[in-house]
Amino acid sequence: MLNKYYISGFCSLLLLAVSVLAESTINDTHRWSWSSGAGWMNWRSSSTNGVVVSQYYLSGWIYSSTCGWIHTGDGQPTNGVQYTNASSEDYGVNHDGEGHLSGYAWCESTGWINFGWTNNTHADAPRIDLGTGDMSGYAWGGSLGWISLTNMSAHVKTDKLDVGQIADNGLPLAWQILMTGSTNILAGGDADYDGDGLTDYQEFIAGTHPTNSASKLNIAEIAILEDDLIRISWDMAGGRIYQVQTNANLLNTNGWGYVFPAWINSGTGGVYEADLEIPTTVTSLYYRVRVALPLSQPE
Ligand SMILES: [Ca+2]
Ligand SMILES: [Ca+2]
Repeated sequence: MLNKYYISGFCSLLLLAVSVLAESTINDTHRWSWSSGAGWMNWRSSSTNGVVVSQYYLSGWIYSSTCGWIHTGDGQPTNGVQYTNASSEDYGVNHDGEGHLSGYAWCESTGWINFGWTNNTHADAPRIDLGTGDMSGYAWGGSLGWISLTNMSAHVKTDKLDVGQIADNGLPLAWQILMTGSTNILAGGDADYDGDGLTDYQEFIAGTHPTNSASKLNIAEIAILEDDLIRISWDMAGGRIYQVQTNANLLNTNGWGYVFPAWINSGTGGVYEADLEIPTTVTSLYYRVRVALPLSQPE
């Protein structure tokens, strides 16, 4: 018989190292796409030249011995968030933060490679599984034909998501421009602009809005469905991963265990309902929900 439930939103703090010349995020082994015109295309020809997958865009180079260097972008979109692809000064492959790719790469010998699909949720549209980092789908390269990010013998995988450029206040540039329109509103550090208990940086991790106090990691419902079944539901932000943990004794800070063996990929977001069996071997149990950036699963 359970006599106590404790629910909290737990925001995982991660310090992410960022440099101007970011190291390629592409996996050493899984770095190959294919097209009939370009042959094998290497997304990580070296750690410094290879592709960097960031939260809102790609940067760096793909190499094909058939057609040469392919540029996915310079990592500095003019508007700070994504490439407009409206000029030769501001082009590249964009990422919507939820796994969908779009925009253009440039091949020096054959021209533009289009990652954009009218319907980016189409099964063949180019995307990243933010639970595993595996890419799939197709881009179109004109004379290169369809470029497959996965096939029978190889695929492209990113080991992590880079957060991209960091502003002077220590917060990711693209995220705060998306949220507030500038880099002058949020203070960063331990500041909590909207006073909801999460710092501005924690709101970045949680994917919540830093100027709206109603937007925060929040348990929406906890209910006993049956004697041995409990439901915990919460609002998920798009492009985040979540985990439910339990602990029989709050004084034991090492006692948190996973309810789910793997992290939950939120995709485009929405309410998640976790129906969990209540163990019969404990007299009390505490629950918490943890959130993190994709591909940065803390222990
Ligand atoms: Ca806040
Ligand atoms: Ca908020």
